[in-house]
Amino acid sequence: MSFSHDQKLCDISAKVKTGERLSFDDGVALFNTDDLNALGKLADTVRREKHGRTTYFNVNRHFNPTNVCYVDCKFCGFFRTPRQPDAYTHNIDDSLKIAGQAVGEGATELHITGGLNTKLPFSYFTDLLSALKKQYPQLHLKAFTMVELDHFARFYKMSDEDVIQQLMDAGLDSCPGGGAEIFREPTRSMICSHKCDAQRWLDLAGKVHAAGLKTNATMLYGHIESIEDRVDHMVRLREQQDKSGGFQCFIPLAFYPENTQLAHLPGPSGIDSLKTMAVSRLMLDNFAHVKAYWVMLGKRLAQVALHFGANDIDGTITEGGELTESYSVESNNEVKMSKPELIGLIEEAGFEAVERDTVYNRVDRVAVA
Ligand code: V47
Repeated sequence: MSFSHDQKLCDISAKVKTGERLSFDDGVALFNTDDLNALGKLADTVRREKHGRTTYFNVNRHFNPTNVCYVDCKFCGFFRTPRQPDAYTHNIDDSLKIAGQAVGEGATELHITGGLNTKLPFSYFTDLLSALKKQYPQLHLKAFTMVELDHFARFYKMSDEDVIQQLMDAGLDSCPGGGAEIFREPTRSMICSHKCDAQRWLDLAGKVHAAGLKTNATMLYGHIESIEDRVDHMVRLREQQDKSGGFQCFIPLAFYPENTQLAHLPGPSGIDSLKTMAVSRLMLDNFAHVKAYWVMLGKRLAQVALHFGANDIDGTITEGGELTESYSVESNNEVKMSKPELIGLIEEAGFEAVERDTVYNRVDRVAVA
């Protein structure tokens, strides 16, 4: 019996089995197949070769120090102008309280990103990291996307290297993968015209890697982008990874339209999300980890995505005070999952749940009697 009724998929499968790198056209063909089962099986085979039955999760907390932002991305429901009544900026004491709660709940990571707020001095960010690091040295500070680093360099008139070094001196441990959106033009300019361009995002990631820190990479899909835009995005990330090697994890982010300027769009279907996960695993042959981010996929689809190439489900998240960047596909917007529930989801899907820290070391907790 042949692997699939789709001859192109059979040819690509042969390439995958011999370890041959897939081309741009292969990526497009993978998206265009109607043999979802065969595509998923192929991605699952690669995932199991790399990670067996292991599915990683972590105990983390998302913290957005400010929601004030001038960038006005069409897909964003989070940003506020300084005059809006619900605009906020946390001071250091409040930030420490939120971090303290996270530590109390067993978090090993604080994931910090926020708006590009021109009212704040650079010292706000370094003071924030220093205070967090001093009070909670065990907490990994995964902070600031390449878009934020680009803003810091331009707005505070600093070199990229100085920005990265000063943040590292203050306590930065790694960077999250946001701000990548869709690299290809004209789509990028249509959805986020004020953000740095693709090459700048990639160059900054290279500089952070050169400074010795790991970063992640995302792709926002299911809005106005084409299949070719998505494959182009993956190819560019793969090329950057060949050069600088510091990406740990790829996270396809399913667009959630509510409360955004693109609210008239439906967002991606479940089938589209599963295909995107599988193609990510197959195209990004030099990325160790692919994450099914349950906040955007929903818990149920995230479980299925573990069979379509994903080997990580992110963490407990627990937003501190406000909703996680104000979007979640989960009903009642509860952006939080307990550790037993996360483990249950992973095990029910047939995988072994392994708690990790941010840089994928296993976390072994000593049981308290
Ligand atoms: O860059 C914004 C996306 C990103 C919406 O590194 C939206 O481990 C869906 O990058 N619908 C920020 N997505 C979040 C992010 C992230 C999340 C989880 C883990 C990691 C990691 C990184 O969120 C933005 C943008 O691409 N986003 N608005 C929306 N309406």
